[in-house]
Amino acid sequence: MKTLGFHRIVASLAMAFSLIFGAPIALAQDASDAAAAEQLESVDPAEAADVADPDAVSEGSGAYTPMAPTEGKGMPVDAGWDIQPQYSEDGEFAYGLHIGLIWVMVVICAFVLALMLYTMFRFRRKANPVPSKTSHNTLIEVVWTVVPALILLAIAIPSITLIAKQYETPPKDAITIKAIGYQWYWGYAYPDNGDFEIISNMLDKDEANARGEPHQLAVDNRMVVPVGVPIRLQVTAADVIHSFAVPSLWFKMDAVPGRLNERIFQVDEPGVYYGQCSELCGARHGYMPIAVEALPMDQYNDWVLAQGGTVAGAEEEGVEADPAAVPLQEPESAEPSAPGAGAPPVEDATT
Ligand SMILES: [Cu+2]
Repeated sequence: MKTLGFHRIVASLAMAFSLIFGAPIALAQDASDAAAAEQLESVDPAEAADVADPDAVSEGSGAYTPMAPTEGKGMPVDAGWDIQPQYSEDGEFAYGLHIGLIWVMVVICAFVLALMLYTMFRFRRKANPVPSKTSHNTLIEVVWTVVPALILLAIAIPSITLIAKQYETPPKDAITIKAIGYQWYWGYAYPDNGDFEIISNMLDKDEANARGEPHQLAVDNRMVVPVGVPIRLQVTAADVIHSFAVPSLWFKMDAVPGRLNERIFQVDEPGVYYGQCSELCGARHGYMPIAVEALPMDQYNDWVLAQGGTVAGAEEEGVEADPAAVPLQEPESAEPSAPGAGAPPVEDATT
């Protein structure tokens, strides 16, 4: 009994010691973390956005003006704690599964808690001076093995369905769009629309505010997609591994150099949907956001033509793309000396 008391004293002293000396250490660490974050912030998120020369971007036919985002749609919200509202079929299905699973967990936890409380009360020492020696009950053992197995089986059905839906092969006539990760920005190529490529850099704080868009999510040139039709989205990278992720569209896929990852991508309704690179890819990993703008097919076609691209069937209708509208940007790394960076963009001597 005496040694137990001694142990308790030692344990309490150790706890007090760690509380007293642990707190200042933790505070100091917080401060240094904050300093580091500030330093990183001051590196130049704006510079990243300035890399692509805005003058080099195609003027277009004027048929396209970037859509204003809807507050809370396709973007994170302050103090949000749930998955972002979903705007794709897969996303809605997955969200339903997520909520369903939470209820399964609630029911199981409540049932187990109730059983435990009942057992604790019913078989407490006072009411049972002579404890029961029962050790086996075949029926109960079969039930508590079979029922959880059935629950798991029931969960597996929608779960495997979700995986299958996510990797459904896009239909043959699906429009192909390619997202390419660069250090540290995104490129969007449109092989079915004349194979032009859009270079997408983050806007700095002032520009984002001026456009009424969320800072560190807004970009100069968005990835524009048609709404309501299946898209074959191919994801790859030019230098290191990135990850193309848009939470509200239930899409996340690694962008691996030398590989073409592909998944069906479909947006239910027009809007602007934001995402971020989700694979640590270097110093400005946090400054290469994704902005997807979904437009009705005719407006998408107008946008394609404005970028100097081609639209299927356009020749018959006599619609011709403006060859002068081809973007002049070179999809090279934003940082000349960065590992994996290509040759710096060459200035056109004729201009
Ligand atoms: Cu990245």
